[in-house]
Amino acid sequence: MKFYGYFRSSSSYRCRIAFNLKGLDVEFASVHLKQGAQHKAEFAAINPQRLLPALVTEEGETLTQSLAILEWLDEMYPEPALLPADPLMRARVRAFAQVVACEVHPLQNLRVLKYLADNFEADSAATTQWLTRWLTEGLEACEALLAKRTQVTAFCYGDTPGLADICLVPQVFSAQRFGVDIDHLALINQITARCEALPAFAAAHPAKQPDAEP
Ligand SMILES: N[C@@H](CCC(=O)N[C@@H](CS)C(=O)NCC(=O)O)C(=O)O
Repeated sequence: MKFYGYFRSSSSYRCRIAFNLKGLDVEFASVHLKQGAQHKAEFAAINPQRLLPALVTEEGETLTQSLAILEWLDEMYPEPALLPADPLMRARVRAFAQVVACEVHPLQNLRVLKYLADNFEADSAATTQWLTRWLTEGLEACEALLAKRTQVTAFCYGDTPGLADICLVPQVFSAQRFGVDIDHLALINQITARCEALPAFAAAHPAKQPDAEP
């Protein structure tokens, strides 16, 4: 399989964690987002949405959207499972993952920040205010969801990491990168620390990627 990603892309980071948890050996192709490589015709032919990540399967099928890739991986390589067996718990895990992937992450995306700067004269202080607003609200919602669990577990929704943890850890990395203070989110910080201590998460960290830059 061939994976198109970028070290700092949090949706790529999600997929890297899943590859590592499932012990998959995946060829990596870096698409330099800061240099605009996602807009080149070569990558647009792979993903017309011009967004990372993209995964080309052994059969030559191209998959996009990290949540779709993660669910496909879980169906093709079921061990270890990223979703619980119980339908109710599966819905809870998917809801948590979607808070991050559908509500929080899109508002911090490079193209959104660039549009704010180019069209609304957002300087770095305004951008920080924007990011702080949306990342804080989203991660506080995640913390509240974790606090509502009927069973307290080591990871978000179980004693092994799954889809919710895979979405959470890159989002916490983004909060740190953008200087958003989330020290008050105790459950998120505890779970993130547990995840980061695992080799599958540690090896997926942006700083460990072949295209990493300071
Ligand atoms: N919902 C998509 C989001 C994809 C996305 O926004 N990717 C970002 C990197 S994390 C990207 O490629 N941004 C390029 C840009 O904004 O120009 C997913 O989960 O895969």
